[in-house]
Amino acid sequence: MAIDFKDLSDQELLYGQKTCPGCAATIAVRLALKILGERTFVCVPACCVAATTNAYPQMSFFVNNVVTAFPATGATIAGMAAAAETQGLEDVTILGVAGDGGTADIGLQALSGACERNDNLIYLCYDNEAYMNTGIQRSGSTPWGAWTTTSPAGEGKKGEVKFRKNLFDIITAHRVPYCATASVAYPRDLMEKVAKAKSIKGAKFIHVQAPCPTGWGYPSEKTIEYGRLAVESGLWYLAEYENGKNKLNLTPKTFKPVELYLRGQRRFRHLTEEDYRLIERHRDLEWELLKKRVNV
Ligand SMILES: Cc1ncc(C[n+]2csc(CCOP(=O)(O)OP(=O)(O)O)c2C)c(N)n1
Ligand code: SF4
Ligand SMILES: [Mg+2]
Repeated sequence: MAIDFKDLSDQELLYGQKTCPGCAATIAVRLALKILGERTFVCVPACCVAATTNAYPQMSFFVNNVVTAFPATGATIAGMAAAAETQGLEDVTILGVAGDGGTADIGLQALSGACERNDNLIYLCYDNEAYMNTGIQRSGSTPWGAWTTTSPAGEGKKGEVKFRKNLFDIITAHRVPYCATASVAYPRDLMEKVAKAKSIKGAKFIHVQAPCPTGWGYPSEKTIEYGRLAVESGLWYLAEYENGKNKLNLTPKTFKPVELYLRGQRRFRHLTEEDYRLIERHRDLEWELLKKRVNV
């Protein structure tokens, strides 16, 4: 859904948070709130966003915000959506904002329930690819080869040994009205997807890759650069699912070598040429599967 940036409000609805410099998680939420506006009710579970926006009395959300338990985002926003409906509030948006751990792992069943019931809400997962708030532990969304404190590297260890779950596939399998992937490095695309989600009734899911300088180990000013490289090297993709159909929003003609994305990050510094090629082979298989499901 095209948006005219001239029409966007100057009002900021998220600022003053205590995130690390270069944190993409709150960039994603700030951009989403630019589109959704003041009549948004947010719910955040335990995660970096909750920890850095609720340092009382310096609260950073300038919309209503509920902090819920780590597994409970899907259930809490389902309740909020039911309350809004009961009160006849038709101009509000219920927004869940959760990390990859709170979405792909412990929060998956509550999210699945909300999707199955088609509750009227938007769930935004910002994916920094590990449990960052508690000191960088692996999640179901941590990529193969990444070092975390629970997927160590060195002495014959390669970091994370499994390929990540595909959340886009998991949620589209619920046949929700709208599901998308996005990246903070493509802000127009991200905001247009939020605008589209706002215009649709039912359960909407947006999965945003959110580079994390602290957990990934790169200089904080390179967040957008890494977000772009992830897409350009084919290790992240921009896609939508709507009315039962998948669509790719950007298909690189040729992928950049994955080492351009991987080499500068501390979490991947133990990887070898052989590992880069393995990651590329897996990427190519994933894209083959993706293109079969998508009109390219
Ligand atoms: C039931 C439960 N288990 C564990 C925790 C501790 N905990 C809080 S946040 C968190 C990790 C969150 O990871 P993610 O959802 O990826 O968000 P991020 O910290 O990366 O922003 C954990 C393990 C908790 N609060 N509740
Ligand atoms: S650890 Fe990462 S996700 Fe968490 S506040 Fe810092 S940069 Fe953001
Ligand atoms: Mg995380």
